[in-house]
Amino acid sequence: LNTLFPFTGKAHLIGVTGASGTGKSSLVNQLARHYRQPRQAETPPRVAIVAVDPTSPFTGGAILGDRIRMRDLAGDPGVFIRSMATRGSLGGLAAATAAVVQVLDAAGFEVILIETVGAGQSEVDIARLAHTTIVVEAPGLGDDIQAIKAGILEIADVLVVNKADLPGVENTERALRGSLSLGHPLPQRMLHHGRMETLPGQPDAKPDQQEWVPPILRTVALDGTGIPELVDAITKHQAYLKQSGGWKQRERERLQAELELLMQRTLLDSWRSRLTAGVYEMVLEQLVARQISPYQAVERLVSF
Ligand SMILES: Nc1nc2c(ncn2[C@@H]2O[C@H](COP(=O)(O)OP(=O)(O)OP(=O)(O)O)[C@@H](O)[C@H]2O)c(=O)[nH]1
Ligand SMILES: [Mg+2]
Repeated sequence: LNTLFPFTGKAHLIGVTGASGTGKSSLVNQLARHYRQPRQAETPPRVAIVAVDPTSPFTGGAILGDRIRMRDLAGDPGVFIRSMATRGSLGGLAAATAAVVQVLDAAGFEVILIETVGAGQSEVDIARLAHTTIVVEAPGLGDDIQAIKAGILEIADVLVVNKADLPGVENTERALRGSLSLGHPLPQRMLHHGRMETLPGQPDAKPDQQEWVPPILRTVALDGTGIPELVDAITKHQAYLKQSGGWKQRERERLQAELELLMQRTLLDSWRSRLTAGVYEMVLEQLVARQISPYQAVERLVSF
């Protein structure tokens, strides 16, 4: 990874997240196929797919299913598919996924699709890897609003209502639009003032520089309906990020987050290795007996 690192930073990392069964793998399959279509003049980008499954650490059942759903990509040397499972440790999954993505980036895959089940913090962490995050919903998954987790909506750059061939699409779309207007109050602000506000202290903020408002798109991953429009939205988001400076900012935030995580781990490990045997247990006992508070416990432990 150290040797590869200088060669990373070129790929467009696209996260695809959403509740289980919304059709993420089918969508990723369709996206990859679309990217790989031969176009005039330009060679199609090489596409890597990283399917992360934090929910089934042992069976790998979903991964087998993905293999089947992505079968029509097999044989295309410009597509690489890698599945990852937790194998027990949730915390390490984000780091392991980041490492795999780095390898693929360095290997020259221009488009890297990262599929995760949107359920918890670990998945949000993985989604943070991406430049562009697609949140996938589908009609009929219980109560609409409840299916849309606030944390997940916050990270969405593009919203997709997949399975648009099923009844209830309008409801899902309406629920999404409702939640979205809570998170992006900018249009209202524009109405009130009649023009876009330029935030003070941002000299280079141009009045015409609009905030990105996630589009809501309908797709049918089964037959590819809406896929060209989705790819178009992804491309527009990439252009927006590059032009607004958001691309560099995301890179920076991502690398900083990785650095922080590594620092925490490294410091903790080296501290543990220097700790005299039995000290930790002793302090823990004092804490449990309420002789000292957690803060005092920490004070004692770091002073050893
Ligand atoms: N009717 C309909 N079914 C779809 C559509 N897209 C996917 N499906 C079906 O929905 C099921 C789940 O699709 P997947 O692509 O595996 O969904 P997923 O979100 O990757 O699922 P997990 O990885 O298990 O979370 C499969 O049986 C698909 O055939 C669609 O647009 N319309
Ligand atoms: Mg899947």
